[in-house]
Amino acid sequence: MKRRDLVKLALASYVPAEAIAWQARKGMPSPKIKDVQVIATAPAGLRLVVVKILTDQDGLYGYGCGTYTQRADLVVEAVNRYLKPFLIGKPADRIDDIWQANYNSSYWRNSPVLNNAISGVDQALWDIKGRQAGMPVYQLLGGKVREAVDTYRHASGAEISECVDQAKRLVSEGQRYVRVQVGIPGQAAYGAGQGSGSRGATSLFNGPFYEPAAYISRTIKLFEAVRKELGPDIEILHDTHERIHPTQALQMGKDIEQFKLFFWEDPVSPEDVAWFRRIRQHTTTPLAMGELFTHPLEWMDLVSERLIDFIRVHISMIGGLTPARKLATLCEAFNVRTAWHGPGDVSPIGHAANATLDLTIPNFGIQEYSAFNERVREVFSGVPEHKNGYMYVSEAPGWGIEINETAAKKYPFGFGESGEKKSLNGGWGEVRRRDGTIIKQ
Ligand code: GCO
Ligand code: MG
Repeated sequence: MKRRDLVKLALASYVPAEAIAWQARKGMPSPKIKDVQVIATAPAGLRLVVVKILTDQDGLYGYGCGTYTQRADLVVEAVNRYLKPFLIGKPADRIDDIWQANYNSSYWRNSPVLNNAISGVDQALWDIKGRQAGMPVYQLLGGKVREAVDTYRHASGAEISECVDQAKRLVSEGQRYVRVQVGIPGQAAYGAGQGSGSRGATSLFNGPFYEPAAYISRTIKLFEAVRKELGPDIEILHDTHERIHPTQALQMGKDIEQFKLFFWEDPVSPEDVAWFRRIRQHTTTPLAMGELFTHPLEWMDLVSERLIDFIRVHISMIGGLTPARKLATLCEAFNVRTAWHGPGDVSPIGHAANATLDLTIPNFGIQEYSAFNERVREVFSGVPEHKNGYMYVSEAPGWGIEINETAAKKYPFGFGESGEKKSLNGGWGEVRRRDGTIIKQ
């Protein structure tokens, strides 16, 4: 385009000629969405859902995480049946506009399945934007406010000694933060596999069971051992996973205060968040909540009344990077810190999105990290690296991650890490008390 035409165009659009020149020089007409595909793969036995958006500019595409492992097949359907026909032909460079359009197009909204489908698209558009700009996504968000991302990893065991040994190993590998969980003899615990001893022998329904009171007393013994063996300086975290009654949480909060945890996660379930007003009055133990949240109203009071210290959302469950960065900014105003959910059932794309936010927000708290095994690395290259307790994102444009789709097909849904057939299509079963009462997972 001749300079005089550029000037005319600039005058007409009040955009400096240099900017127009940059666009023209870069040959960057607005990319349109040409295709929306879903990569469904389970390289570590957990179902991962990644959305791939291809644009009408050859070689310009992006990936986004939409992983909801317990209902992964429904997310695949939601993308293929509803978002794909809705999106084809739309501009790929209007991220929040597309997010709002997707969010409102189902009329009823804020469900985990639809939010994950929207997240897959959203994160893919951020990937595309980064590839277009030739920058990692963290640069698009304003650049780093810290050099790397401090992480916590999981130590667990059927016995307290096993958990303590695992914690010691993680500390020797440079971890400054460790989550500790222990089995309960004769019972099925969260986060530590099966307790030692016979299972379910005394339950009325003769199956594995979980008794909250036994979990609480066992966990207090665990904390005593961890503090005795690892000392006061290591940061200890623990996840109750919503499995006790709020009244028990009031007492447990008092009892564990002496162990100075870095945070205590999910003391109650999302349905009981109103109890945080009381829990907050009975303990100085820092509180973390949010991995189960899908609706803004679930966190609004917790954040604005400073009832929690760490927000723990699984960012694809709330719709992706776009809403998560808004949530991080809301939390910053109340000095609530972030601790995004980062288990094995988040894809490496999702982990990169977590770490991208962690690098760019002042109110970062801590990042849950789950190591990628060699199969995950066979499917996903350029994944965030982890050294000496810190996570580092790729410096390549976008997320910096490429997916080997041939390898992804080697690990279809339905099989565990050692190839065993998984039941319930990746869904979870039930957790019952000794008398057979169902309790939350
Ligand atoms: C955590 C979580 C996980 C979830 C799992 C659900 O704190 O990492 O509680 O362990 O249970 O991600 O699929
Ligand atoms: Mg948890």
